[in-house]
Amino acid sequence: MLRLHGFPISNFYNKVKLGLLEAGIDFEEVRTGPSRTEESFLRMNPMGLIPVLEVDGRFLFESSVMLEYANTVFQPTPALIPREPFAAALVREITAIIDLHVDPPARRIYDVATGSTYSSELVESVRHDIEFALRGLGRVAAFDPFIAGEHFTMADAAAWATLAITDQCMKELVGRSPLACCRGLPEYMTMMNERPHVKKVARGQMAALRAGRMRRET
Ligand SMILES: N[C@@H](CCC(=O)N[C@@H](CS)C(=O)NCC(=O)O)C(=O)O
Repeated sequence: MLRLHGFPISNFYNKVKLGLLEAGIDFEEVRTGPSRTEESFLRMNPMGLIPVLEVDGRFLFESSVMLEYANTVFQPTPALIPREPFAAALVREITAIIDLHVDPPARRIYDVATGSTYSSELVESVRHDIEFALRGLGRVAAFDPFIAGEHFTMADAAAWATLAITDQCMKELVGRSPLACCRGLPEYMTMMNERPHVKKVARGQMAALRAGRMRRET
């Protein structure tokens, strides 16, 4: 049995959770907070971050590594990463756009969801960087109907997990969605939001966000 350590506020935790659910791979969730100082946590993830995937007492870090591992070992159909090399490369490229170009700017404002406030200069700079990354995404994404083609892949898990929270935070801060600057993306997110496993992950995230907001208000 796989054990996914982390917390459902985290987009990277939700990326792995959604990928495993969609691939039909059994796992249990273990509520664990990140720590850069606790030796017991650093033994699981030397970078002090969540998520962590526990496999028979061994620990994997980095969300894409976890889904690559699950895909190799469990060989789900459809695959989280297709066999054909260019199709696999596209899944990894889209995952990289999301994880390396959308998440870093968006991460600066995620805490608006639990009540933080930011300067207008910071919000404007974040908006600019997110929209640039999303226009880049629009140049390669298939939306046919999934982000890399015909089947759900790791790229969809990465995209939904980061874009849902990014969209929510930017709407709260600037009153409009950044998704519109990537043609096909708003419709894709609507389609994804109807999927039962996406609904399940979203419910877990909403509950964790509500709890976070309540903690800050008390
Ligand atoms: N590249 C990592 C990123 C993981 C990450 O950034 N995790 C965040 C939560 S979404 C975290 O643990 N942050 C705690 C911290 O920065 O101290 C992955 O893909 O797993």
